[in-house]
Amino acid sequence: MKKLNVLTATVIATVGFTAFSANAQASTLDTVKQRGHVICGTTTGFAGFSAPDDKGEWKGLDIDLCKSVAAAVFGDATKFKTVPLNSQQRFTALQSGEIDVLTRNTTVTQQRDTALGLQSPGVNFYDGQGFLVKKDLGVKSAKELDGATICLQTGTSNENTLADWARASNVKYTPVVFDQFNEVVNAFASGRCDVFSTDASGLASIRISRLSNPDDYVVLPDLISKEPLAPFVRQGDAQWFNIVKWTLQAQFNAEELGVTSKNVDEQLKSENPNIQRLLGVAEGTGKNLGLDDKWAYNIVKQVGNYGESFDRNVGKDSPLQIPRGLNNLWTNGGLHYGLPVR
Ligand SMILES: N[C@@H](CCC(=O)N[C@@H](CS)C(=O)NCC(=O)O)C(=O)O
Repeated sequence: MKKLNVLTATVIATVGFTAFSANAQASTLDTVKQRGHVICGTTTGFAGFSAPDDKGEWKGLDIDLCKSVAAAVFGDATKFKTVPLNSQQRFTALQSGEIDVLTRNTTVTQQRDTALGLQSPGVNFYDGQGFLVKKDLGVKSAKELDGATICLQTGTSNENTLADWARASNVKYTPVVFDQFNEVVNAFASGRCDVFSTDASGLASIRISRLSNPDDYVVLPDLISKEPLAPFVRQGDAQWFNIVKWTLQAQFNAEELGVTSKNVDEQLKSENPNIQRLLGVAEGTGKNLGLDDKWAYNIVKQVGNYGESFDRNVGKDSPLQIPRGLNNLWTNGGLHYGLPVR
């Protein structure tokens, strides 16, 4: 009898606790649906990844991920808003609930993925830290940077990575750091430092979009770290984590299967069961995410597959001209591998 009571008490306590946690923390999906749009944390303006165009519309690879989440949730990729954040502000904005998802060139590290109460649902751009220098310095490799002044932005992983690398490589340098992206760019452009160091994708973007004579500058071939750039969500909401995770997976799967924004309607008639499942023609996968079965169809139709987004924003059809490299599909020698949507 006593044993039974203890058991009953435990069951009641567990059920009670679960109910309490669910109430205490409203689901992000419900909040987003009630509000009518998803709020994504972005950079303050980083061409190719997240930046407003001349009409003030936010564009980029990371914006496409944000739009894809909106397409998956609302069936309408325009139902999103951006909150521009510098490197230091980004994690607090997510922790406090100001944004629903951080879609902004953020490197996954063990610390960020655990101790900050945040979690990354998957990598959307594999990168590495590099160096941008003026050509007339005549520097050909990072090892020649001894004695240089190096511009960096505060609150990035780039500060520590550079310090580690310099120590190990016996390179002495003077860091010049600023909180705001514009300040770092202006300092570099005006010659206050010899070198700008951040993710190579960032350097390609700065060179093309922020310097008046891009041809006077070169990104050195050396990469000194791994920078897997990824979206982040808060820990403790598995459904929302899964929505962002599978949004990204839908983009990869669509590319693997040859489904594009142009041919997606024809592909609805495909006999391939993987395409049928992805597009919600057969055996819908939406309910597992709390979404409509057309969630992935809407992503591809309105935003495109990963390759389309890459080419348009940062790749061959963009001013940045970043090669696919590690960001190709695994079938083409890259690292992106769509997990089965089934
Ligand atoms: N991937 C690195 C660096 C990301 C980062 O914040 N880079 C700076 C470039 S120096 C940036 O994007 N700044 C844009 C902004 O603050 O709006 C990280 O996660 O710490």
